[in-house]
Amino acid sequence: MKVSYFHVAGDVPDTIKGPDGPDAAVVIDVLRATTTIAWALHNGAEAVQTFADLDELRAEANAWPEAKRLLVGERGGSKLDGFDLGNSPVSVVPETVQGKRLFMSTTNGTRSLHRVREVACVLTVALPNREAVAQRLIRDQPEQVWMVGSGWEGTYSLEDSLAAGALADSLLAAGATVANDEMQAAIALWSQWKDNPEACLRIASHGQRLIGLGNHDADFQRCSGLDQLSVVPTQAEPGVLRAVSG
Ligand code: 3SL
Repeated sequence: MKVSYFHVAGDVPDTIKGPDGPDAAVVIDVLRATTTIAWALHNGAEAVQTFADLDELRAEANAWPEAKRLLVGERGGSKLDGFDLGNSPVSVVPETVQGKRLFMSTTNGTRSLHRVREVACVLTVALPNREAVAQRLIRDQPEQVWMVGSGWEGTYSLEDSLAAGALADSLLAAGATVANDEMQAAIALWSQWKDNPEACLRIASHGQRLIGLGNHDADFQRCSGLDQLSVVPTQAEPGVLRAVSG
């Protein structure tokens, strides 16, 4: 297994669609989309359907039974008007999400999911389900794995690289090899922060943005909790992620 990392959707080469493309893509948005997805599916959501475009989201959601749907999303870190929930892993509790489909759009995370949606195997990872995703990849042994961060509006984000390094750490221990410099740098970042990932999330520019919006202590705790969940969010049809245990 060869593992590469791309910081944001815009860095993903167009060869993604050809024979040199990946066998598996793993999308990362630690703060907070892929953490919210992991917790929502762990807490019993039927599926999370992701959208880059809000009009498309509303049209698809309107075709779904009202009692079985939730609109989830943010722009700039704040809940979207008319939506049921913002993008917080703290709000996707069982009483709210059980049996529901989450129609989700976020500033950056859902763009990365959109970029890789044609890959044969698409997973999402965050720190709480890092080991579960690692074990799935170790079991299935895709030859080329491309991890894709979400960043912020096209720019690098520290916390996504941290999680890429955390996932790679488990994969390398099982014999995987590194295929690009971005992956090497992410592994170095993980080795620097692995004893205190929450501190890394808090100094990251998006962590600082969230702190500027108000108290996000519970979000930071949830987003930095390592290896707590066994759920592996897996694309079942384009844009639709379902829970599969690792
Ligand atoms: O950028 C994203 O996709 C979001 O995860 C950002 S936020 O943490 O919800 O503000």
